[in-house]
Amino acid sequence: MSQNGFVATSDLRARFCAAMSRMYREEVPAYGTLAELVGDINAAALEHDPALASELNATDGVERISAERHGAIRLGTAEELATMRRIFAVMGMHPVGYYDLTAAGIPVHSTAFRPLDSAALAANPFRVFTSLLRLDLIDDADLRAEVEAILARRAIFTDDALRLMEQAERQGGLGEDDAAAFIAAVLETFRWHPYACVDRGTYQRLHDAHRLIADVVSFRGPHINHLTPRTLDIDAAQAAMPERGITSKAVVEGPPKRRCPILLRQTSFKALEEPVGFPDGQGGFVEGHHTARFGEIEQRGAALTPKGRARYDELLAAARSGVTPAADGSNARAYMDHLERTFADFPDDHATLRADGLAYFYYSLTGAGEAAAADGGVDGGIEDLIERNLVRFDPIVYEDFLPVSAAGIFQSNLGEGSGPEITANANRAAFAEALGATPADEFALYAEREAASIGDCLDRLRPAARQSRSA
Ligand code: OOG
Ligand code: NI
Repeated sequence: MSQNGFVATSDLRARFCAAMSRMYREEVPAYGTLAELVGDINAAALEHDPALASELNATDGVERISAERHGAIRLGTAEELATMRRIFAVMGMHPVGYYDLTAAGIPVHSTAFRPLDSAALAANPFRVFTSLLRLDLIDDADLRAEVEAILARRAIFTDDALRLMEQAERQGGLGEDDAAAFIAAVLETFRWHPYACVDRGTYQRLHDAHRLIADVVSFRGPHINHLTPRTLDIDAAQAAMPERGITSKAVVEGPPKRRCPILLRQTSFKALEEPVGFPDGQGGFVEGHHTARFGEIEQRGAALTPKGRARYDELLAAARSGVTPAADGSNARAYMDHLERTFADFPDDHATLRADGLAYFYYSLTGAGEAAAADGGVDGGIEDLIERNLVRFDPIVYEDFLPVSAAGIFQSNLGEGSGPEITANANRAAFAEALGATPADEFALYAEREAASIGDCLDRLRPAARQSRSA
């Protein structure tokens, strides 16, 4: 409980994330199996790697990991996106980054709603990758008009969700009872609908235009399509998936396995073919099926600076032009080996990543630093304090997504031949206008957190400097 009797936004977010996890576990039992597998792998990883446990304790805290999830939804209209932004804001989740997926043949652009500052991230880092369908990329004018009409008829938020959102905005928060009602109401937007809101013929036409269009337009709401736990060892998790009856994607997306993990590595199991009832126009339903929901796990590593990220993008492009991972997984081993060789050039120890300005770090006092601070403090700059073992640095965890990886995840779920080639460009301005806000710049957020941690170390170790500054 924060001031004014309002539930803290981070508590709201944590409760919402837990409620979503319970719902998805019921809807997609394989998700529960995957979450258990990740729990087991993480416990083993922490036991075998005390340095990892120490690094996590110095930065995010080990506890955040077992509750950590990201999900994804796909929206149809600007109004839906703008309202989603206001609802997530009540839970302390704000848009960060812009992802253009048209280059990969997927007619959406996206952002990630997530907490921004270190304290909120440590409390619960729940994030939702949120895509907006680009109607401007539907070439057939009649179909585009039909899609607009169908989307205009639906209301994806319950009245209670909208009322409580406005109340939270007005009051600056929600009390205990309202918070519980808000979470239950917002959950409805993410629920799976086994009945479509269009007939089977319409579904088929949407599907023929692009499978993703059918997924966004045919239902009453934007069902959550996956919920991803964070693993500390994705290779071990990938290897153990078949033992638990899960068939994973052949290739892990993102950078290769490294001693010092960077950015984000992800793997998934293919979307399930699920029964759906299509209205027959006479009050009944005809049965068909739809493929949308899947499972995914991820391992997170260091956030890279613009310089590090440019290097990553370059190496990934080089690796993929050498060996392009085939959709059927037939060259998976060759691709993974080639990827590893290509990334051999990228420094793989924290000291070099820091010295070369490739990654962001979080600075904190060591045990000796704490003792020195309690003892009246010392003088010196940050490098000097590191040298004297009074300050340590640990990588800041990457909290965002990767467009090439996201495209790979989309594609493996949409299947081959999922749609025509798209010739389009990113349209940041149109996305920001639909969202009603400009997404935050991820690099600026990491840089701020790094600078704040340095400031904090200096303040605590150099009380004399602090006094003269505040005088
Ligand atoms: C989103 C796919 C992207 C990720 O982890 O990169 C994603 C979607 O399929 O809607 O979730
Ligand atoms: Ni995902």
